[in-house]
Amino acid sequence: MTAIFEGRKADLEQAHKTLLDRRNEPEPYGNGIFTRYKYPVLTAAHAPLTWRFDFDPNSNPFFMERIGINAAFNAGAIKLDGKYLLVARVEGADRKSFFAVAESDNGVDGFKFWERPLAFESFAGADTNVYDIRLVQHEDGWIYGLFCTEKRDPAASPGDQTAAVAQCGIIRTKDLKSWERLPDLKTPSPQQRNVVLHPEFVAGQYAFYTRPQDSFIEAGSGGGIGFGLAPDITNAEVAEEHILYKKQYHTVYEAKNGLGPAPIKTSKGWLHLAHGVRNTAAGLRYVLYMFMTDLHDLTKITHKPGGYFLAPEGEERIGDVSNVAFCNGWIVDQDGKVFIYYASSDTRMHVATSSIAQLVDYVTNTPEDGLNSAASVNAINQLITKNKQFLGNS
Ligand code: M1P
Repeated sequence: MTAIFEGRKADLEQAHKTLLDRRNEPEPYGNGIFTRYKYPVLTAAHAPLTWRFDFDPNSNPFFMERIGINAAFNAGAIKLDGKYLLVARVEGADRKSFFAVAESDNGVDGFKFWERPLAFESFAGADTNVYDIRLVQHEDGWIYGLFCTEKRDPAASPGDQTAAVAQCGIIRTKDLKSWERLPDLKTPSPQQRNVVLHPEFVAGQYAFYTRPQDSFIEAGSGGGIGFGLAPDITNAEVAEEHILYKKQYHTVYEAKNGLGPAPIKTSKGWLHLAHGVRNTAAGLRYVLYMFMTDLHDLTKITHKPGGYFLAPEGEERIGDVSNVAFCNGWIVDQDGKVFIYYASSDTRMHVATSSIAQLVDYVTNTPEDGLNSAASVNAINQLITKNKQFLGNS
C-alpha cells in the first residue's frame, strides 16, 4: 500500500465524515412564512466514497476518483418508520441522472445515502435519463414514484443530437427498497414533465397533475399545470387533460410552470407548491409559488397568492443551471411541521421549515397578483392604511 493511497484515503474519509456529521442551523430574520437553513442538506460531496473510489490499493495506488458525481438535487421526499427520506436526482460526471435514497433522523441534517443507488427495471430503449421523482403515499397502499423518463427524439435528424422526448415513468414500492416498474403514463401530449399523482382516489380513479408541453424545453402553445383521471394505474392513461393553472403574461410563471410535490390536504383545501419560470436576458429564472384548490373540486383554485413563495438567494443562485429554485418533495410531521426540500440551481438540496398553519395563512392572506403595477401599488396602500389603525399617523 502506497503512502499516497493511505494518506488520501484517510483525508477523504475524514472530510466525508465531517460533512455528514455537520449540524445545520436555522437562518435568523426570515420572512415568518418559512425558515431557511444555513447549509445544504445534500450535495454531490455527500455521495459515498465507495461510489467514486476503487479501494483496492493494487488497482488504485493513487487513490484516484474513478467515477465522478456532479450534483444531488430535485429530490422526492417521504417519511417512513420515523426517518426523513429523500430520493435525490444524483447526476454523474457523465451527465446521466439516477435516483438514490438519503436518510436523516431529524429532516434538517445528517442525511446519509443508502449503500447503493436505487435500481429498477428499464424498458428497452425507454430511458436514456431519469430524473425529478415525486413520491406519493397513495390511499391504495402503494408508494408511487413518478419521474421524468427522457430519450433522444426518434424523429430528430441525424445531425441533431439534442432533441429529446420526455414522458412520465411510474414505479411503486412499499419500502423504497424493491420497486416495480409500471408502464409509462399515456397522455395526449407529445412531452410530459413534472407529473404528480394525487394521494387520494377521485371518483374512484387515479388523479394526475400533468404538464403538457409542445417541445422539450418550450411550453409552446400548451403548457400550464394539467389535471386528468385514469381508471387503472397498471396501464395508466389520461385521455383528457384539463388545464387548472395556466401560464400568464408578466407573472413569475409566464414562460412555464409545473407542480412540485403532491399536494397536502388541510381543513381549508389542498395546499400546492409549484415552480414558475420566466425568461430574462440572463436566461430562465425558476422560483417556487403556492396555491390552494378546493377540497372537493380539485380543478377549482380557491387561493392564488401573488408573486413567488421562495426564490434562489445568495449562493443558491449559482450552479450548473443558475437562478433555479425547484421543489419536488416535502414532508409533513404529525404536529403540522412542514419540511420543504428544494434544490438550488440544479446542483444541491436545501431544506426550509414551516407549518401547515403558516402555509395556510400565507396562501389565504397574501394578496393576489393584480397583474399590473397600479394594482401592486394599491395593495401596498391598502396595507399601509390598515397599519395606521395600529401604528397611528406618525
Ligand atoms: O433546469 C431547471 C429545471 O428544468 C426542468 O424543469 P421544467 O420541466 O419545468 O422546465 C427540469 O429538467 C428540472 O429537472 C430542472 O431542474
